[in-house]
Amino acid sequence: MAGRIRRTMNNEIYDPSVLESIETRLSELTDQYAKSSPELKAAINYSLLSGGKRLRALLVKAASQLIDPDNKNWIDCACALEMMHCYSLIHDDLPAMDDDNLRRGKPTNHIQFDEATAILAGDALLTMAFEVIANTSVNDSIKIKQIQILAHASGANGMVAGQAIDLASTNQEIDFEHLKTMHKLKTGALILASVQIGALCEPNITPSQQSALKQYAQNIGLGFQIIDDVLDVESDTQTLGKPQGSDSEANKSTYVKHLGLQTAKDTALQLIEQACEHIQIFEHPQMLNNIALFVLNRKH
Ligand code: GRG
Repeated sequence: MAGRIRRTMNNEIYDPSVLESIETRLSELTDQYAKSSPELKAAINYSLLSGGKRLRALLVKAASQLIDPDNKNWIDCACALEMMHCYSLIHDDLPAMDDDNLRRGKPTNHIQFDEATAILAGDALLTMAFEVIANTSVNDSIKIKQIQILAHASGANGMVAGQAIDLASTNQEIDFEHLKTMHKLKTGALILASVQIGALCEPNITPSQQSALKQYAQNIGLGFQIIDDVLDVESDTQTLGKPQGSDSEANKSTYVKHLGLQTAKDTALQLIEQACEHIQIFEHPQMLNNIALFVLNRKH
């Protein structure tokens, strides 16, 4: 497996034309679904069109093309996932939550506009995500499943629950299992939903293939968070010369604190290798392979 990882490591997942099509469609969708208030639309577009890795959108595309690489009906679902993700970031940055001033290298939404506008921009993106899926041209029974998956992943049994657990454990050390549950809900749930919703854009996907995809998504979701913690420590050490764990969130539990830096890296590698194993049953696993490797090797 390590050989396979090495062979595919340098493949590019960021096909510029794919990213461009996502950006263009996002912009078209806000033209269509946020036309009543130019001020609100400006706040929505400020965050939605401000870059980001588009990981969730790319997962939707890759999962939709595991059987037929020419499948084209993924784009609106991909945009819906980015809308949901963007809402969570805008609200996460608010003073009542993480109180952050910068996101993707720019002032956060409530700094650029104001708090009320940022709340509304997040609310609008959250509901827009469902409206976009409800209006795609796939058949109604598939759309209902996609909407159920997104609602479950983003709501009180998913991302919002993860955020609630995170807030409740502020300034507390939490045990390893609790930490994993929190991240599984806070970030893992939407990553899993991206893959499941993408797979449903492919009419011939079987239940056993869906189950392999679930394993893949759970592995990369956890790997993503472990790498996030590793990057936090490494950027602190490199830019500030601070020793591991001396950042301003010193009481926060992280995978690096629980496992140590090297074991955290090894665990992430193992998770990504296993993720890639799970999807080898497909005819066209390459893009999902590359996304898994990107998660492992990302630098931001
Ligand atoms: C407010 C309901 C509510 C939920 C917020 C997802 C979330 C829950 C908060 C995000 C805060 C955070 C820093 C989570 C850790 C995972 C992470 C790094 C998310 C950012 O996702 P990326 O790296 O972002 O995919 P880009 O900018 O690339 O889209």
